[in-house]
Amino acid sequence: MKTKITELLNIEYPIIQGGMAWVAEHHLAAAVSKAGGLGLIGGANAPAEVVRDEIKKAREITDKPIGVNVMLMSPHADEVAQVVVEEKIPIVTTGAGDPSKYMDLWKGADIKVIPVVASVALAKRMEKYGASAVVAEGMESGGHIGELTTMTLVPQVVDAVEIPVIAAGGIGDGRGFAAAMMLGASAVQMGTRFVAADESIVHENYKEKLIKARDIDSDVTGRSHGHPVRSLKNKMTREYVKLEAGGASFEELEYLTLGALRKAVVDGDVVNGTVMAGQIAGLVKKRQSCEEIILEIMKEAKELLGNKDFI
Ligand code: TUI
Repeated sequence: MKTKITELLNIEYPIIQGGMAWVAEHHLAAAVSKAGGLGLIGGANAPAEVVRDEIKKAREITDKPIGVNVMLMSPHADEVAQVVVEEKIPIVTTGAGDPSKYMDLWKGADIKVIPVVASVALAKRMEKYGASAVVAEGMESGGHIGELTTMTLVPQVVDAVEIPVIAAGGIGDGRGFAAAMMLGASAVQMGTRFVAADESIVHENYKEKLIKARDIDSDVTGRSHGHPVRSLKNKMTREYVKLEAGGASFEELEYLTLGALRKAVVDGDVVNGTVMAGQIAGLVKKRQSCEEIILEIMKEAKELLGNKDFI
């Protein structure tokens, strides 16, 4: 299937793996790119040299292009922004903010910049600053989210910009993929489905919790201080929700979530840790390789869409 994004990024399938903090490291990114999608290394809060090391390790696994997601709330964002230039990364996505201040640097280095946006306004601003495409991410997603759903955000962004739009949030199979294309998207970005992939290094407890999750098992914490985060319900989210309802301060709440993603991903503490996942978690039932996931989704999507191109 050819789309504006397969042409722009020179990839076989219009499927991009989300740049998930702690999860999107070199094994996952390399496996997705090797299978014909676009794998991303998630910069998250990691120091720049850690990101550089991850890029090098991914390149030992595959020659296919690999992108980097720069998480803009990171204290190391400025240094990571330089590392992607030094390492000649061809594609950069950004999350959790407005990347305007890095656009000249990246465009000057011939990097294709694809900001993740949660509103039409930011999509338009990014187009003006020279973005090659945008990811329109709905609040069905795991992790840090905006306000709008994918169903409402994607078509409004598609109408507002000329550059290609990648849909994200709540997409986990060929039906979701096909629906996104019908909304005018040129590709999808998926996170949650790839968390359960064989090549994903998340702790077995995390995968188990994700595979057991039902439709209603995620919750959003942090709305009260302007940084909403979706994760699977557990002891931590229940305590957080209770404190938040009682008007707890940012500091009190932060105490609950400091290092909590690492706790879940690396240590497998899915009781006190943050088990980030999207609302589509209830649909993720199988353990498969990244290649199996991508081929299955493309097969389902082609049955629904026919052998159409989206150029
Ligand atoms: O960035 C994400 N998802 C993330 S980042 C992350 S690490 C983290 N952990 C704990 C707390 C906070 C972050 C985990 N998941 N997705 C992309 C995304 N960007 N979603 C929403 C946005 C967004 C929201 C508002 C982007 C820009 C924005 O406004 C910027 C502006 O200035 O207009």
